[in-house]
Amino acid sequence: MLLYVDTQYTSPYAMSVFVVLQEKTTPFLMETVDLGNSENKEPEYAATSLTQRIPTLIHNDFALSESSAITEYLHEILSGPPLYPLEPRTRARARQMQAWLRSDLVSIRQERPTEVIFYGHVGKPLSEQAQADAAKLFAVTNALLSSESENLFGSWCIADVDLALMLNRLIMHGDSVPEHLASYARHQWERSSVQLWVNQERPPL
Ligand SMILES: N[C@@H](CCC(=O)N[C@@H](CS)C(=O)NCC(=O)O)C(=O)O
Repeated sequence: MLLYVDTQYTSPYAMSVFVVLQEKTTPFLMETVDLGNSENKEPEYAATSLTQRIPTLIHNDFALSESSAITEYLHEILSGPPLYPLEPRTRARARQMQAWLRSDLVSIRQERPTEVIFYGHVGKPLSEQAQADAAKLFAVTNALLSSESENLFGSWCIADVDLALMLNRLIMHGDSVPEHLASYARHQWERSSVQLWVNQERPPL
């Protein structure tokens, strides 16, 4: 397998697929695409990825982009620990979280880009809209995360990593986050598969 990721290793979507491949202990190669130089728009890559985005996974003669489509594909074809809950409604809930984290909370994503997490970038205080997004993030997490659990759905799943990354946009910037949610995010961040991504050697921005 071959995984295309961004040159700075800051894409939360590339990270999600990378973590899954690590969790499955699947051997894979990784190549970087320089988005700043529009390498993703070069004809060969564009034709391969279909959407001109990273991450893109190549599996033999099959290429796929869109991170949650990739992780669902890997869940179906690879043996090893499950990436999603097995019970259909809980699995649907995990997919709902992944879709929501990729489509909502725009102000948090804009004002606390992942450079905050991986490069120590410092931004301005959160706008009112970002504060409203943060309140929504906390409410959704509180609704799903029971106080005695370290994971959203009992056992670990890939949505835990996606959620921890969203919380870490705030936590690692020093924005106010309820302690039990910060503790959940810290626990998720300690996973060795996550640490392998965190510790990638990054070029200067
Ligand atoms: N929903 C997509 C988002 C992927 C995405 O936005 N990738 C960005 C980098 S983080 C990208 O490739 N941007 C280049 C572009 O869209 O031209 C996923 O989950 O994979």
